[in-house]
Amino acid sequence: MPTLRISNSGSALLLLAVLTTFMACAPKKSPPVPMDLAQESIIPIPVSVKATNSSFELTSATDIYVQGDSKELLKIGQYLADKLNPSTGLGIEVKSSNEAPAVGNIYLSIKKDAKLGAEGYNLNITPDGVTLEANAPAGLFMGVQTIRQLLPAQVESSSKQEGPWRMATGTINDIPTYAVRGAMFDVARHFFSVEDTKRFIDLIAAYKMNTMHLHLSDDQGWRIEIKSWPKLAEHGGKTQVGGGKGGYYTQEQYKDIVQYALDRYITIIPEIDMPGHTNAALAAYPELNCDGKARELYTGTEVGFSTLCTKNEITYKFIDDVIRELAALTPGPFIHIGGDESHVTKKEDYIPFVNRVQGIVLSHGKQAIGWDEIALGTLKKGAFVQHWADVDNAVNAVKQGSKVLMSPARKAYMDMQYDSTTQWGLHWAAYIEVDSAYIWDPATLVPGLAQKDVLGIEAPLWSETVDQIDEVEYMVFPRLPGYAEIGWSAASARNWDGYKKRLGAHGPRFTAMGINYYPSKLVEWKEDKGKKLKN
Ligand code: TNX
Repeated sequence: MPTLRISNSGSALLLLAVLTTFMACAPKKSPPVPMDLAQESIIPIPVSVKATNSSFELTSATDIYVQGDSKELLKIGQYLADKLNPSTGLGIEVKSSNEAPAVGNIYLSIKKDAKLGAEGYNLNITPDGVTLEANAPAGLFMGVQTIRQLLPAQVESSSKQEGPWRMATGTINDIPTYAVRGAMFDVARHFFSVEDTKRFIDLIAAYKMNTMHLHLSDDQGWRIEIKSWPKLAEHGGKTQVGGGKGGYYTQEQYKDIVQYALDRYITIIPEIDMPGHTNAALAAYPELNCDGKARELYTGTEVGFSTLCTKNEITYKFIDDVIRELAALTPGPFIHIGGDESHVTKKEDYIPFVNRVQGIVLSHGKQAIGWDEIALGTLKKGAFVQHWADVDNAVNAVKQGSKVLMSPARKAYMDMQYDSTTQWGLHWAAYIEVDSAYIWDPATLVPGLAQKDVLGIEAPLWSETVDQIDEVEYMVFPRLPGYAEIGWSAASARNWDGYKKRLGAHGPRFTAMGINYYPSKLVEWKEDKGKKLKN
């Protein structure tokens, strides 16, 4: 027996040695050549994809040409080059040209075609090159996101990776279903830096979202400098949930965020929540309280206990000043006036308040958006209602001729836990696994609403339980690509079985982007997630 054992392990060792030598000498397996465009995992799923069963390869000779010398197009070209160069190391340059470039290049051009609207695009990939056409620059930007997804996942890495960098050939025609596709970031409950906010913008841009709602004030913090009422930020911004140091954006920093978003064809919707959710303002200025006494700063997570004094004129002077300053800093058409959970504001005070505040927003050249409760008032011209809880409010909004932005808490709240084991988040509305987040239709969820009544979809991330950007990422991914698809792709093109396969293929892409995502067991991830995750 002992001899046998020795000889056994001896032969095992020999086998191991042979195998190691063989593996070291064997040529490295190259990745399969992408040939079938129709099999690519594009999220959101495009309107039409036609495969021509060949491939195009980016090489060191590839450059990006943009039509004419439009600064805006050059910027989009540069955005693409900046995504491709760190990982591919190909040194792709951006050049202007009035005609389609020679073989081997990428060409971005505007071709007037009203059918494509502001954000649609046509992408044509042949073995000789890539042409992307759109009716407007935003469409080119959307098409660029598709190009990213057609290249191998490692293209998203910020460090040099091994190629080859090939994409399958064919044509894609694409246009969004809804005008607004967005996410909300609550920087009031916990404050997040400019850098974190830009990261959030980058991640939503990759999935063709075009709107970022910033929840800039709440009981726990006021996060935007208002020059005419400086203590709002200086005092009201001093803390956050749990008692941390809080913070706020200076107007310069806010402008920087707005521009960063604009460069990615994302509109910022700033929110000043009122008349409730205002403790931070009530702590900064005693005159905003009916009893004239400043409130203490608040670091808990209760809702519904605060209200501006709706009867005092100073309150409207305050709102007028805040909205004037915010409107001047915000190129987008919307100012969000909150209006939710004003449990300590009497209904007879609440209604005239929201009516008057809508007028203030209009007087500064903007359209008002508010949480669904504002439909209790009289909706003014151009006002939109954001549905989160009460279907009667949503229906009432439509009856008043308004459109609804869909953020139903039990489906679209990214602060809801995936299941009872999720480390962060809440579950008052529901546990929202990745399938539940995906399987619903904004056009049919609320009885009495039709697609024409829906402005779009927005997925909010409330931040009572998260204070680090990687925690935010964990709650946002992998649900966000699904929300992006619900907003972009037709309901008839969406189904969970198809989507979950495409989502699984985005796992390596999330990893290459450095996203800390929740590896839901409902999805077969195309990578080994065992190694990196924290939760
Ligand atoms: C409800 S949604 C709120 C927020 C909370 C959120 C937590 C809405 C309009 N109000 O104040 O942060 O729930 O999930």
